[in-house]
Amino acid sequence: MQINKETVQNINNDAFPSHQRRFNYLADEINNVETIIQKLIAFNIAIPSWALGTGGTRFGRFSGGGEPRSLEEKIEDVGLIHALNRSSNSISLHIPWDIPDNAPSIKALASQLGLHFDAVNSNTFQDQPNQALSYKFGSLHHVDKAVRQQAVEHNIEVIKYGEELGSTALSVWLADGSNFPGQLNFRNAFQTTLESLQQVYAALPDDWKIWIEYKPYEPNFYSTTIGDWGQSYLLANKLGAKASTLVDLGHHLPNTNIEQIVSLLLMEGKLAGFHFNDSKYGDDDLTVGCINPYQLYLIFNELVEGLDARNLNHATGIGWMIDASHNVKDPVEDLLQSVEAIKIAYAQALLVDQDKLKQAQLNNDVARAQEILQHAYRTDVRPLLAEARLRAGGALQPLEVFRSLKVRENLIQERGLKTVTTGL
Ligand code: RM4
Ligand code: MN
Ligand code: MN
Repeated sequence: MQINKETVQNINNDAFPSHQRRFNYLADEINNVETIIQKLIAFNIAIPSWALGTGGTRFGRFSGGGEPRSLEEKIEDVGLIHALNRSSNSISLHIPWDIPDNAPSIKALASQLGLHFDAVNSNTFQDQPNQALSYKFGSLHHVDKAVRQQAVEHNIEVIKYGEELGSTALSVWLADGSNFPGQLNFRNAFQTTLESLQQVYAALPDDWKIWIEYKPYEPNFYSTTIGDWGQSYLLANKLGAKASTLVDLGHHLPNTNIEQIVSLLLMEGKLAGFHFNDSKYGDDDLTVGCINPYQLYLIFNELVEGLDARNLNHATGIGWMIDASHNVKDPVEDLLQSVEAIKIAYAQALLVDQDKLKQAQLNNDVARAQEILQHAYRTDVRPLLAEARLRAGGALQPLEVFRSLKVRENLIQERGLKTVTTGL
């Protein structure tokens, strides 16, 4: 199924009068409304190929119906999301869950839907059928050189797939770690990881980047070899200019000040980008902004300030991706909500009066600084997002249009009720 512009426009017409009222009211209150809208139009977030189906937990998986059965159908789903929100113009692939067997035709399908390929992700956290050696005790850090070599070769293969599709970044997340004290020598594990990554790094094409993700625990519960941003940053520094640290919002221990991490990585030119999601306890992979939208906003405040300080383009300066998993919601609806939440936080951060905030900081005027931040956060910026979508040819109310066009019902008809997609 595809959604065409005319259909969206017709539905927009009904919602337009009330949108216009709310937009005009807000536009009156803001000085640089046009600049903000242009920035919102330019701002896109990549959709992960592994989030288009229903995710499972270790207790079970409840398929949703009409799930994409192939890479082509996953791309179609991203096309649907993008047609509605005009803010999701790329897809991030996970290999081998989504091997592009015929790259030219996959690329053509994507570009016909206005999409391109974001970072490619390698997977050395699972064994694949017919795989010679097991990753049970790790991959790039494995004590056996042959296993490390197999994992290095996999990463190089992922780069090759990415090159064929026009990607320019490899993101690496390792499950490598230990479950019990004494299982590993930490220094050796770090050192072998570095050596393996150096081989992958050497295979990067000139214009490519390698993004190194960290995570404190799961699936290993005593140590993770790239467990926090310090370890990732250390590796990225040793590797060189093409390497940087990827922040997945779910990969921190509770109450970590993520915005501070982000601010410093950005200052050092080592912030690769984001895997957005939200969480209550751990790597819950919940819809962005559903638990702690204020934290997301504080992160965006650091991003806007930090990107401006380095003169980087907000839309392209770093990588913007979602990494989520849905147990009970329609994946497409969930992703629409996530993109909306990200752009709300971004728009609010754009409203912050940075000059006044700096002044308050210099004066140690703590109450004023808090007022400035919270004033922007408490502004309902949704009419700005809707206006940006409208101008870009998207829907004023993406989720409502998804429902009124009965998109899921159509997908179920096309694909069947009991379809299963690749992923976790
Ligand atoms: C991990 C990590 C990776 C993602 C896998 C599926 O926890 O977030 O980015 O590729 O899950
Ligand atoms: Mn991630
Ligand atoms: Mn994760």
